[in-house]
Parts: sequence; structure tokens; C-alpha cells
Amino acid sequence: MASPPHERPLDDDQRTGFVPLKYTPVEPAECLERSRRFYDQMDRRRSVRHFSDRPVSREVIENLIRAASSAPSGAHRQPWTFVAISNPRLKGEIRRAAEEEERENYEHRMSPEWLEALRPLETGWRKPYLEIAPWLIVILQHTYQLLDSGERGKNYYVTESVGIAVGLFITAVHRAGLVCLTHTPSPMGFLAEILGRPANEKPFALLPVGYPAEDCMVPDLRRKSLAEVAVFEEG
Ligand code: IYR
Repeated sequence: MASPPHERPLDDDQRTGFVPLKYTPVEPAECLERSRRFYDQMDRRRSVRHFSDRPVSREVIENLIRAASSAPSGAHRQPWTFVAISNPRLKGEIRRAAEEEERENYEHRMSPEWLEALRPLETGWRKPYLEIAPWLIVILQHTYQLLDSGERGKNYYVTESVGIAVGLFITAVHRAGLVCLTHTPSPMGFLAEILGRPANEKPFALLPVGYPAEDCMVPDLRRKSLAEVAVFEEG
């Protein structure tokens, strides 16, 4: 009888081998302290729509993308591309295209219920931050792999994987002392077109990144309490 797939010996080109985990032990008290400190820091993260035009070096952006790309992904395919844009002409082109779609959204496509849900955020179709922020990061998901043979290879849990990578990116931005906005102009097809991306890459989100404007204001939101978001089943 043939062995199940996971018990079949690997071909040499499939073998990655195993290495010891690089793990630094941590005592429970230190673990608690670190978890507290990290939460305190993350609780200060806010989505920002008022950016300074103060530059951010390419090296910083490279490190943020490296951190994001450490995300776990289905079958370790890392099915994402981060396009980092500081070119003013491209930023202008993206702003114009995003505003065109967003104007249509706000004036025709969004339901009254949706507009009402957004009212406290005081958003609108105008997106000046797309030109003011020093960097725009476009994240694209690889809906399938383009193999060297030109054939399509399947990717797994693509949306989940890319969502996690964007979460790590947002965390890295905050840890670096910068701010960003998770922006999803809809539909986003124009981004793949403007950036000339291959057919297997589908835009996932557009994140302006930079320093906040000096007079930056954010909506006075409250976050759900632990009891509202967590359920513990212990014992
Ligand atoms: N994409 C639009 C609308 C928008 C939608 C949601 I859901 C938000 O949380 C915020 C905005 C915009 O960027 O204005």
C-alpha cells in the first residue's frame, strides 16, 4: 500500500532541512512585564490622516518591509509584494485615481448605513495625505504563483497571510515612531495598473507612512474592553 503523502520521503529539491529554534528563554515575571509594556505601547497606535511631509529614509522603509515579510504564511509562500513609493509624480497619479473612485463611493456607491457608520471619523473623498506623506506603501496579494514555466501554481490562505503581514507592518511602523493609515480605496484595480504589476498580483491595501502633522488630530475613539473581545475557557 502507498504511504500517505506526508510520510513519503522528500525529493532533494523539496528538502529544506531543520535547524534549532533561536529562542531566548524568559522568566514568567519578565514575560508578564514585557506583555504589559507592549500592550501599553500598542494601545497608543492610531490611524492617522494628517501627515507631515518630513522625509523618512528608504532604509527605515526597508526594515519595516523586512519585519512585515517575517509574517507566517500558507505553505510559507509569502504571497505578497510591498511597493514603496516616494516618487511625487506617482503619488500624484495615485491620489487622483483614488479620489476619483472615492468620490464615486461617497456620492453614489456607499449605503446610507455605511456613510452613517463613517460619520464620526469625518472622512471624505478628498485624500491629500496621499501626496503629503513621504511614502505610500501598496501591498499586493499573490492570488497565485507565476511559475518559471509560465504556469500558475496554487497559493494557500492568501488573504489571511497578507492580512497578517500588513498587521506586522503596521506594528513595525508604530514601533519605529512613525504613523500610517490603512487605506483601501475601492475598487483598487487602478493601483496594479499604475504600478504595472503582473497579473497574479491583486492590490490589498494602500498605506501612507510618515510622521504625523504637528497639529494632528484623531477621532476620540474608545477600544472594546478585554471582556468585550475575549472569552476564556479555563480549568
Ligand atoms: N475607503 C473610504 C471609506 C472608508 C471606509 C471605511 I470601512 C473606513 O473605516 C474608513 C473609510 C475612505 O478611505 O475614505
